[in-house]
Amino acid sequence: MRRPLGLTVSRHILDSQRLHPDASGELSGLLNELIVVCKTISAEVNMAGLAAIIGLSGKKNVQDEEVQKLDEFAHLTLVNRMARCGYLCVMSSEEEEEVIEVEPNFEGNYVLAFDPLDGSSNIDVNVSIGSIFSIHKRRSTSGPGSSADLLQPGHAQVAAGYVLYGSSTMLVLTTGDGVHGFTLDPNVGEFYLSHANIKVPERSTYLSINEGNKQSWLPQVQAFFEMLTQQDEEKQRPYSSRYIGSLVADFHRNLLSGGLFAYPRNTKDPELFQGKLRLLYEAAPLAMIIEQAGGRAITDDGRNILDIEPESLHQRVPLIIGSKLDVDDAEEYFTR
Ligand code: AHM
Ligand code: MG
Repeated sequence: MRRPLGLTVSRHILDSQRLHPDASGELSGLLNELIVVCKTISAEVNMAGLAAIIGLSGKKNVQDEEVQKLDEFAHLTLVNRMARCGYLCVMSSEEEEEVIEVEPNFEGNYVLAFDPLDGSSNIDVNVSIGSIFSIHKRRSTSGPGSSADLLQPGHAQVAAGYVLYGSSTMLVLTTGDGVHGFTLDPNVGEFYLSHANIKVPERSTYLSINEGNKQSWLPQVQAFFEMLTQQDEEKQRPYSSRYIGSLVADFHRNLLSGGLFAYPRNTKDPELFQGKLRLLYEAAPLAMIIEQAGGRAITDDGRNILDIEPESLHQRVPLIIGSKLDVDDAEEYFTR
């Protein structure tokens, strides 16, 4: 007998919509459009090595076609499709300084912020990368949206997710009723539910941090991470180090296996004084996912990431995120 096919992500989204009888179906439509884009990016990422287009923006590939850098490709694919999807009123991308308007007469009720391809320094070396997205309802009532629609705190997100382009392509999504993971079957072109209701282990023994920067962290941050590397058998310390340098990959590993990811502020580098990662399309969506999975996300001075009122589109934020009890311990050190 043939095995029954798994639950597709589209089916899952429709089923979730049924739980909200008042839903207009717009969010479902928006997510489905976004998923099509991510499948397109996934196909391109998988071809990167073969087509010899890695990092060769402005050059020609083996078919003598003009090629784009993958991050540029991901950005344009997202913008071009989502600007006409009819569900958005404005967008923001890591790759674009200003807000991105949607096509006139295609305005909808949602706003989208995204990092089209995070971890781009890892593209050339065939290490996992990912796309991250955050969705809010618009604040304005009609017409084209503006930055005011995008500058909303993380706790007001209606959906958040990422797609990891790894050994397989995986979509991790929350619409506020838990976190679910879907793996792409590239032969069928469908994401199937593979990880239902993901919960992050409450306590971990793994640490993901760029230790090369440790002399530049705040003293209390240095003290906390120093403590995690000290011998303490009862507490299962020292923690083991796991750092890829690709946020989606590091986060995903910790989400499934437990772990603490941190990118604290760098007190000696003015550009990184507020941390490196961006609030709107990196920290806030991952914070929504981790909270839905039972974990936590804070800054290196103990603020909840989801409570921060954004002031600008590309605002950076120090990010400490992962297993709940590890973040609780970090908070205790940071707020002493
Ligand atoms: P990017 O948006 O330019 O790709 O930078 C973000 C990346 C994250 O994926 C990763 O967590 C971090 O930068 C790594 O930074 P570092 O190399 O300083 O450790
Ligand atoms: Mg990024």
